[in-house]
Amino acid sequence: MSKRKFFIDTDTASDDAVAILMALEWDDVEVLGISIVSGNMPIEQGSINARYTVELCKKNIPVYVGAEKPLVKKTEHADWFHGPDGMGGMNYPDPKHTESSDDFIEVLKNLIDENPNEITLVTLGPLTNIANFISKYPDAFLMLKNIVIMGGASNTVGNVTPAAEYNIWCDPEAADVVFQSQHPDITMVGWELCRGEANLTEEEMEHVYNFKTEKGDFAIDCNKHALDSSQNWLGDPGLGLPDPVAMAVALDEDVAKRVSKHNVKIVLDGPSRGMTIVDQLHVGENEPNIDEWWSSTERNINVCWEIDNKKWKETLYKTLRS
Ligand SMILES: [Ca+2]
Repeated sequence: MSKRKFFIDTDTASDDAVAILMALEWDDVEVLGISIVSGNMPIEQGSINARYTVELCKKNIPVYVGAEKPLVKKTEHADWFHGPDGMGGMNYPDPKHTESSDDFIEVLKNLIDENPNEITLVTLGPLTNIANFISKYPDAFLMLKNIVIMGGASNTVGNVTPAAEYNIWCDPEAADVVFQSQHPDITMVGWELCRGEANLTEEEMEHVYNFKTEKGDFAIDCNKHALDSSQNWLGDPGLGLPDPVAMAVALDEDVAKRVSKHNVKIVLDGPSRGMTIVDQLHVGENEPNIDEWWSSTERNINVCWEIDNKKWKETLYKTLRS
């Protein structure tokens, strides 16, 4: 059986690392490459964290470095959330797996040419790299099989501003390019889907430690700082893992329970800058909006509204048990 082909774009900190691990350990998936973007971490640290994760999984997947800053906005990182190294301050040793010096944009273009309509792109960070790819190769982008984006918040609170989720807030202009790319199969997995019952509880983290595997220990240890941040700052009950939830949606079609297609716009200015406005009721399509902001109401994004929390956690555990 031929494996499904994935390419991952990431600003690798602790939850990205777990998401990467899940893809690397998933039986019917082959990860073709990993590109690093500025976000949670500066690209140098993101690259170290991604390569450490690849090495932990005993794989030899190429890691490429992309954009070191957003298209317009000034650079912001999230070491305050994930710890100074992005990995919970665990100070893992430097990986031996070296970074590829190839331009990931050219690499991805060639991969798409060789595998038209076969590659799933999963994005776990700000969308700067992907916007740069679209600017150079808009037609090749349309030849991706599908895109799964961890980002945004579907008609709910943001986690950086009252309106905006971190990945979109970091580079709203880039997100706008991607959301308007005309690709017919883009799925948005908002940060709210990792909250509440999707959090890993203390018992569930203990369950993972009880696997007594290197990967299980790693998945929880590197997220310790994120756990404190989640609880103290966001008031969530346990550990929220946005990137692994998005990866679970990409890996197992049964994880997403409710998905529907909507017009989604990125707010580019004002206090809602970085917000994802989802036309949940398709009211933008009504006649009074003609010639107003909502006259362009193409249903451009598959919005994931609800996941099966039991299935998402089982998807995670499956990759950590051995
Ligand atoms: Ca991330």
